[in-house]
Amino acid sequence: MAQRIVVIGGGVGCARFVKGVREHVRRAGLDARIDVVVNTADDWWVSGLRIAPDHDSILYALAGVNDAERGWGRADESERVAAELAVWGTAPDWFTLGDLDLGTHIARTAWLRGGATVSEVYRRLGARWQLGATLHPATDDEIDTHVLLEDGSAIHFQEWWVRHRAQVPAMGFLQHGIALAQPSTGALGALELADIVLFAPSNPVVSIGPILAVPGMREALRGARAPIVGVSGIIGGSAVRGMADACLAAIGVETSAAAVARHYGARGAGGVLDGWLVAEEDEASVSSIRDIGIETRAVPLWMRDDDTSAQLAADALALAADLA
Ligand code: FO1
Repeated sequence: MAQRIVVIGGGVGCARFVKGVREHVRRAGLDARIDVVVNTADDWWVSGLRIAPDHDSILYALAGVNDAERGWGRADESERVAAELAVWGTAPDWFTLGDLDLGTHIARTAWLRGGATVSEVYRRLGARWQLGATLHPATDDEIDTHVLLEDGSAIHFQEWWVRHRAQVPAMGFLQHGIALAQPSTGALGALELADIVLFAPSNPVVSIGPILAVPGMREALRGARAPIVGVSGIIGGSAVRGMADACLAAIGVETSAAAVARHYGARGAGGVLDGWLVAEEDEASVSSIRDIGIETRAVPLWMRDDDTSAQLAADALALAADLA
């Protein structure tokens, strides 16, 4: 019976981590199935097309067609259509849509307009390649993140993230429509059958946060029989990638592996974590995190290549096995 591994997350950190889990499973010859519950709150409409950055980063990385440099979009890209869109003014000039990438957005939008759910779109897009994992949206409902600014206005997360590089102070984040959103059946099914649940080292606020905010998702996690192990995306007090520090500051959480663990909380104390991996640089915080009921270990967290990503996955699975 295949071991069911479920990864929660979204974006570049999650893409690398899932590739590491897949690589470890291959190298160790494990009989395992990998499901990924993907954040959809980064998604937005541009030129009438539905863009899904966190999903596409994972899809392209697992398919081996991603632009590893940028962390998003396709390799060997061109931008002929983007130049036209800039002239027509239907896409912001600070958000680059490559030609191959646009193929994905056009297919996705065509399917959505034809009545397909986001889950079905994930299935159709993924069917083109041997991903080695099944991707599920956290929800099939639209929950785009908007960022509340000091002047009381709100902008879409992508504008804050890409145009402003998170340099404009955020007063908070809200996912429009979250109150009425429901977890996707694929996500709930994966969590129910999971033998192990892993939180990828994704942004705790704008990638993991929206997943946990979908009504019913926290309950599904807290009720899961599988041990839940998270990997810190913060090393030595700074975000590995992206601007997690700006996001954490906005919600009043210190940028540290320990603060993020406390933010997620121990499952025994109303939170969602049983285990937590911190970087060796943060070894000193291990005991304080254990004290709040989260079994914590310090391991190398930098995912530089297949070897280090596979090793991180192995460390996360080993901690989960010890907790089971
Ligand atoms: N990030 C940028 O910094 N600049 C861009 O022009 C840009 C375009 C883009 C197009 C499609 C896509 O799927 C992602 C894109 N991203 C871009 C990255 C995206 O903003 C982030 O990957 C996520 O939203 C944060 O995880």
